[in-house]
Amino acid sequence: MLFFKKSDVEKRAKKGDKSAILELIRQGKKEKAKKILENYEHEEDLRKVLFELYLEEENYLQAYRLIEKYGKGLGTAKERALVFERVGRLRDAYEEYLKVGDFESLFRAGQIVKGLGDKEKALELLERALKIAPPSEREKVEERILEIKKELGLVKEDKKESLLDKFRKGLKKTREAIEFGIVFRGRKIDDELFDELEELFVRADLGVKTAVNLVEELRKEAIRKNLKSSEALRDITKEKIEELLKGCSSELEVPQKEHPVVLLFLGVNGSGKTTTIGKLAYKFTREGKKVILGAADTFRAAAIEQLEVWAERSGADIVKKHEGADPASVVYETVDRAIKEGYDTVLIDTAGRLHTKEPLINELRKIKKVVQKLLPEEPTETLLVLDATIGQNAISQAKVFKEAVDITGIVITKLDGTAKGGALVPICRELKIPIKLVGVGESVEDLQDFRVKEYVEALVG
Ligand SMILES: Nc1nc2c(ncn2[C@@H]2O[C@H](COP(=O)(O)OP(=O)(O)OP(=O)(O)O)[C@@H](O)[C@H]2O)c(=O)[nH]1
Ligand SMILES: [Mg+2]
Repeated sequence: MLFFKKSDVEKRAKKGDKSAILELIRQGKKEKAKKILENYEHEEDLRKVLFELYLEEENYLQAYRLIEKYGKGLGTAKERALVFERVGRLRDAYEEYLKVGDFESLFRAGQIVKGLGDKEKALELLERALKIAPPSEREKVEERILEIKKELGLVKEDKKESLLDKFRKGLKKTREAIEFGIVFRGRKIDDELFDELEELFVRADLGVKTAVNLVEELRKEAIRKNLKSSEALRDITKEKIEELLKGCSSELEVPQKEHPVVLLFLGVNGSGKTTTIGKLAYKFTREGKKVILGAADTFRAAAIEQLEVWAERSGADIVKKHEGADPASVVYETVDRAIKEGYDTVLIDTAGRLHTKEPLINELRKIKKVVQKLLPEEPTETLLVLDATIGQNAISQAKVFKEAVDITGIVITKLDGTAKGGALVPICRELKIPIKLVGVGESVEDLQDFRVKEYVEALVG
């Protein structure tokens, strides 16, 4: 019975019955379906099915043949672009990609037109692509943009290198303390070297447990790979520390939304909240965002003034009240104004008096509640600011804040002022919250995204 049914489908398909052909495809008999469709490609409906089949099997030449013969009514612009690109019709591919206009298409169009020699156009397209790039793709696009700018003579300095240099400078004290440069240079691999490494890891505040485990792993690897020189050990050390920091970094999330995006900053006194907010406000206003700051740290008049200075410097606006005012009411006013006046980004400074733990927790919860009363989806980011100079002690500090509200990311400040730069490893591993930003100095440009590879390179490389 079933057999008859099947052959019946084939019979109907052979006569050009679309639903029977689709049934054949569903049954997995694509070759058969394709052969039949090729006899009916003059029929628009069936031609479209054939086109999809060609795409599916990545037979771009045949797909291109159909477009050539029957015109551009086939597939989506993105599919046609892909076909054109694959068969080397780059101009056509470029034009189709331009019609689509999503991130991937702009990026491809940029790449193609660069290949065709029009670098200015490529730069324009990649810059447009960058504006709508998903976070995971940004770095790739930035690299291409930089390449083109260099080729066009628009930049001399290598931006990536200079970022790493800055990171290196930031980690200078830690680097000096761990003296990897000396330890890894021309040494024999022996117990003495491993003991020294362990001591240096501890000194950099990597934590005793982590230091011991790390050295144990290095020892094993050295035996397994039969390493002879200490230089080879350097690369493995980098790999191992990178592994330890897996999942420890993530991008700061500031998407464009229908309503203002709220970023809440927490941290004890002096950790660097206000400075970080100032640096970010500067960055966001440079990106063309309309930014407002909320001075919800009403504990000291000086704290409010300091935020005002940053608002002025960055061109952001500010909502403030008198010293001692209710922080939650400042937050309410800030968010309310942000909504009514169409601000893109709201940065909220809070007070972090840790010796009054219960009131602190209650106050932070109240602040969050007030934000959510006006914007239920916010805050997009709740960032805990930690001072790197206190090393691993930051962990116990962080736990108090974690108790109060969910923290989405950590900002480590003053990495430039400490020999304990290794503490980032236990901080992230213990708290299981990604590090999103690092402060490497007091000026506006001294705030960087946290990238594990750069950090490890600056630390050990
Ligand atoms: N070297 C260096 N100093 C920093 C960095 N970030 C902040 N600072 C300095 O650290 C000090 C404290 O920073 P604030 O931003 O005032 O800290 P806060 O958390 O707002 O402190 P309170 O308002 O007192 O709660 C200031 O002197 C800043 O200039 C950094 O990345 N590197
Ligand atoms: Mg402050």
